Parts: sequence; structure tokens; C-alpha cells
Amino acid sequence: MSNINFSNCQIMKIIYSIFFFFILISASLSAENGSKLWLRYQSASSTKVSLAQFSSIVCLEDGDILRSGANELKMAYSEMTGKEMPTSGVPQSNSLLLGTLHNKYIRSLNIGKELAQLGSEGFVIRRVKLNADSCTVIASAGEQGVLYGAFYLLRLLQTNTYSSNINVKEHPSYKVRILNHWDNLDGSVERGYAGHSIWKWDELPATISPRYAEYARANASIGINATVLNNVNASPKMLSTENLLKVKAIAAVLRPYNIRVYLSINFSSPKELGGLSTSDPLNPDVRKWWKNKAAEVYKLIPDFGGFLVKANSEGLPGPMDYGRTHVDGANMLADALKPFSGIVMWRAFVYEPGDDRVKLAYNEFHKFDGQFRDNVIIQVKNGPVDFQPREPFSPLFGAMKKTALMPELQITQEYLGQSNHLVFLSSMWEEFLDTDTHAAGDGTTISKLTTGEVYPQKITAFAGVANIGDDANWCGHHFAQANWYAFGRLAWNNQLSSEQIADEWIKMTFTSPPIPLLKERGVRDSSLLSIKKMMLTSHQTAVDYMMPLGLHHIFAWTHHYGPEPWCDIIGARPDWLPKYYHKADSIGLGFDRTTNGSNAVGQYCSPLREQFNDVSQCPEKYLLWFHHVPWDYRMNDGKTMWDELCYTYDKGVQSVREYQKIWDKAESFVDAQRFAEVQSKLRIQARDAVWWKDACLLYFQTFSKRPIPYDIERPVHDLDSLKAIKLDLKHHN
Ligand code: GCW
Repeated sequence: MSNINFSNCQIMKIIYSIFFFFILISASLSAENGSKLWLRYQSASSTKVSLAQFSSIVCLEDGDILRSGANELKMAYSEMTGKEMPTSGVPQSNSLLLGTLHNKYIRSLNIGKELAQLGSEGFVIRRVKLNADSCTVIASAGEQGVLYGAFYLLRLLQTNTYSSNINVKEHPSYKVRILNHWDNLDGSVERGYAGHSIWKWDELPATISPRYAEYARANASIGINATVLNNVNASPKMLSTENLLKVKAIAAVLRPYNIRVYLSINFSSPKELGGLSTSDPLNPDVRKWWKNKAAEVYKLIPDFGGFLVKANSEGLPGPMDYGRTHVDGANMLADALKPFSGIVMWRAFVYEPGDDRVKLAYNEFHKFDGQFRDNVIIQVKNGPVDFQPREPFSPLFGAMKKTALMPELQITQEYLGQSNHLVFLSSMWEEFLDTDTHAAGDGTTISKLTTGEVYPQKITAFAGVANIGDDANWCGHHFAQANWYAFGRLAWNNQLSSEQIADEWIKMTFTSPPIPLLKERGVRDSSLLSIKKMMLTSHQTAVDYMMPLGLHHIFAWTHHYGPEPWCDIIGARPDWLPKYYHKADSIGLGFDRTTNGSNAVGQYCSPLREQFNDVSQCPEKYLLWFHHVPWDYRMNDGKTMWDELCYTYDKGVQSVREYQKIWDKAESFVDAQRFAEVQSKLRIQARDAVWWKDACLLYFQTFSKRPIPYDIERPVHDLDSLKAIKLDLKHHN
């Protein structure tokens, strides 16, 4: 009996140990809502090396921005080791030194020329000998570079890629790396799918949300150095003194992280806010009003960045209301900002009805080449229409040789499943940046053009429409954080591969429990690899189940979420309706933009224009963008266009199902909350993919009159029931 009792006791002990083990594991697995983004250092304690290898941190000088970098390292040290990082005033053996050329130790390293070339935001991280001691140094010409170097070092540790003989040299591809918030003063966010605006205008300037500093840290960690706080559909009230005081309060939080604040302005502000009778850019009172307003802004915010302007677009006011031009409008604002070194980002997203919509921005802008002030930069969306799942590049890139141009990308997934679909946008942006425009001969890629390597630009910039809101996980979908991350990384280095970006992000974001522990628990590396593969194929997958082969803008009228290729609204602008774009008829599908059609191909340089013009040479991913193609046209793989369309939609659906399997298999690798949330979003995505496939194939079948190939999944919806769907937007916005 006693024996039995004894062994019971042992069993109890074992049960308790197992119980506590699981409590520990589940605590580390469950307390996760995604709010920490990729800034997780706790796991680094179990990686090959951690900050603990450094004997001390030595800040060789003072400065708010440098201090932000040092603080991040100290915080990471505590998270990694549970102890405070030793600090020291002078270099010791194995110290981590942070400093700029202002410091004698950094100067003694003889790297002044190198640092000057890298600029104030560039940096080196290097193992150096100082007197007799070996140290690691993060050095830059400016304190900004030290901040970026600190985050760079942390990333190496987080991703397990640090080596003790480190030798890194970095500088950013673009000077201005900027988020565009489409946030309104009432707290709503246009095309925002992650809750309300993070800017709490009602409580500012008295109350400063702790999220502002978190936001600044996250952006600094990926090199973003600028932000436009408000929607391009701007309210004139944004520039009221009352609101500027609120902007000043936000700027004060972002400044130590090297982030400058910009504002979108409403072109009618002189009239609407200032009470003038006009906002004509050539009117002296209007010009004076803007000069005074600029002076007021800079008095409050001396490092204010400048204005972003949407003018004469989608009903917004602009210089053309007064018979003036984009040049008149942009230059007037540029003159007002010039004394303070501010810049104007003037958007080319304009499409006054007339010609084929894809041609309009080019038609309106390229004729002004060379006429803008040198503190104006034209902000151009990646494609000629509007952030569609896939577009060929905007032909303005390469066409304006004497004007600074900057790409505008959309991080928020307005047209890519919003916060429900897992779509890693980096692949799309990489494709865009790598595109050869041939503007100045072979190899004139968009990345080279926009960094000023081909035609020099005084300002270079890279903008992304933010996907950030006040949701706990910031972006609505855990994987949408990867798009914010990727945008910043590409703005910093536009040569990075999406594969590297995905790899970094996965390792930094899903570090709980840490990777080595996972291995002990038998989770194979293949889970990580599969997640990466899922991310890297996810853009093509979304294109496949939404708009393959160059189809575009066949979304539902209001919400841009689901399919409505049949959509017809009496009295609507034709180029706001899907039929304008797909042109389905009994002969075939697609928009004829060849020399026989709208001749949009003519806006591209040779040999692209000839390639796009010739149906047999046109890349199939753009086929229906440039051609009206017969249903039985033979594709490269020998299938008819109709069959290819069917198989591609089906492939999209099947790929999402694969993603579900990949994710479910990764369950032991991800904490419970994030696992369940992504799982449930993938279920929505799988259902939506079928919705897209059925809607588009059943609708286009009414024109093609051909069977859906019998070896693919049959439709599960009726066309009429799909046509009856009217989404309650609240579910999606
Ligand atoms: O993509 C479209 C959006 C609008 C947006 C506009 C723009 C801010 O549907 O919501 O307005 O583009 O870029 O100005």
C-alpha cells in the first residue's frame, strides 16, 4: 500500500511538472496579440549570440536621436538577459560604441571619408581596435545613422545572422521614406481596415497616446523617416492653428526617432479657411496667405517636412478651377515652403474624363517636364490606374527626365482583400522596382530612375499609403504587418529581395517560443520555409483568384472588396465601372490598348511599346490589359484563353487551400492567439477566393458560351445569388 502511495506521489510530481511546463509554455504562447510587431527581443537570449557579448554600451555623445538608438539597445539587452546593460563613459575591451564624427574616438578610426559618403543616415558597424582594445562600433556622420545602425544590429541578433567579425556598411536608397496616412480629423481612415486612426485629434495636444512613440520606434526600426498624418482628401481645417498645435505635439514624439511630419493640404484652404474670395495660385493675396501659413507651421514645427497635394482629382479643388496648371499650383506652394527647406509632393493621380483612363496622368503631366521648382516632387502611383492587384508600371516613370518623381505604393490592401486576405505585397513592389522601362536604354529600371541614378533628382522619395490603425495588432491582419515592414525595408534598400524581407520578418515576428526551442520540440524548419513560400506566392495567388491575365478593376462599386464584373450604375462615370475595363463580349475579353485601340502602348518606350502592342509578345500577365483577346485565342501553353482563365482562377483557389494547410501545420510554432486569428482569416480568404472564381467565371461564361473545363472544381454558387450580394461595408471597413 505504502509503495503504491509512494509511486502515486511520484506520479503526482510528474503530473505537476508537466502541468507547470504547459502553464509556462502556454503563457509564452498565449499572451500575444501582435502589438509588438517585429520588435521582439526576448527570444534572442536563445539565439547564437546576444547583446550580452558586449561588456558595456558607450554613447560617445549626447543627442535625442542617438539616445533613442542607445535606449533601444538597452531595452533589448534587458529583454534578452533580464539584466541592465552596463554603461561606460569610455571604450573598454569589447564595448559597443555609438558615435558620430563629432567624437574623437570615431575620428581616430580614420573612417571620416567613408562616413561622409554614406551620409548622415548611413552607418558602419564594425569590429575595430581602439588603443589596445577590440570594440564594436556603430558609427555615422550623423546621429540618425547611429539610430538606424542600432536597429540593424538588433535585427542581426533577432534573425540569428550576427557574426562577431561584423563589417556592415549601409545607406538608404531614398532620402524621404514616407508613410501616407489617409486619416481624417474625425478619426476615420479612408481605405483603412485596422480600426480607427491612431491619431487621437480629440484628445491632442493635452493627451499623448503611448502608441505614438511605439509607432515612431517601429518606423525607425525599418528606416522610415517621414509621415503624412492626414488624408490626401484633405480638410482645409487641418491647417487651423488649433490643429497645428496638435501636429506639433505629435512631431515632438516622432522627432527623437528621426521622423519628420508632413501634412496633406486642401488647395482651397485660402478660401475655405482663410476667408479669401479665391484660391487662385496666381493671386497675390493667395500667395501671401500660403507664405504666412508656411511661416506659422515652421514656427511651431521647425523641422516640418512639407505638403502633399491631391489637386483636381476626384472632385478635389486645384489650380485648374482657376484656369491655371499643375505647375502654377505646385510652384506656388513650393515658393511658400522654400525659405524653410520644405518640399511639395504633388500627386499625379488625375484622370479628367476624355481619353482611356490609363493614359490620363501621362497626358496631363509629361508636358510639364522641367517646369516644376526644385523643391517639388511628383508622386506617381506604381500603375497607371489605381493600385490594382496587378498593373503594368505607370509610363510617367522614365518619361519625365527633368522632374523629380517618386513612387506611391499602397500598403493598405484596398484592392487586395483588405485586412482579410494574406497577401505579401513585397513581391509586387519588387516586380515594379525591377521593371526595365528602357527609357534611357536597356537596364533603366524604376529603381534606378527613382533614386536619381539615371536622371539626377535633388529630392528622392518613396511613399506608401499606410495600413495602420488603432487595432491591437496595428494592421488588422497579422501578416499585413509584413507589408508595413517590407515597405520600410525597400524604401531603405530598394535592391532587397522579397525573400530576404520575408525571412527577416518571419524570424523577428514569430519568435515566441524561440526557434531553437521549437526545434527541441520537434517543429521542423520546414514550417518556417512553408510560411515563407506562402508569403512569396501570395500576391500571385490573389491575382489568380481575383484578376488574372491582366484583368483589372472588376470590383464592386463601393467597397473594392468583392467581385462585381457585371456592375452597372446608371449615370455613373463610365471609367468607374467594371465593364469599361473588361469589355467582355461574344468575341472575347480585355481592353484594346494597341495602336488599333486606345494606343496606350504608345506611352511606353521601345521596345516595350512594340512588345505590348503585339499580342504574341505581350507578357501574358498583361494580356487583357492591352488586348481584346478572342475566347479561343491560343495561349503559350496551348490552352484557349477561356480555359486558361478558368484554370488560373482555380489555381488561385487551390493555392489558398494550400495556405490553410501550411498554417494549420504550423500550429505548434505560433502562439495560440495569433495562430487562431490567422487561421480564421485564411478561412475567409478561401471562401472569398471561391466567390471570386465563381462570380467571374459564371459571368464571363455568359459571353464565352464555353464550358468550364471538367477537371476543375465546379461552381458552388449561382450567378444570380452572387449578383444579389450587397456587402454590409461595416464588416469589411
Ligand atoms: O484608390 C483610390 C481610392 C480613394 C483614394 C484615391 C486616391 C484617397 O479608392 O479612396 O482617395 O484612390 O489615391 O486619391
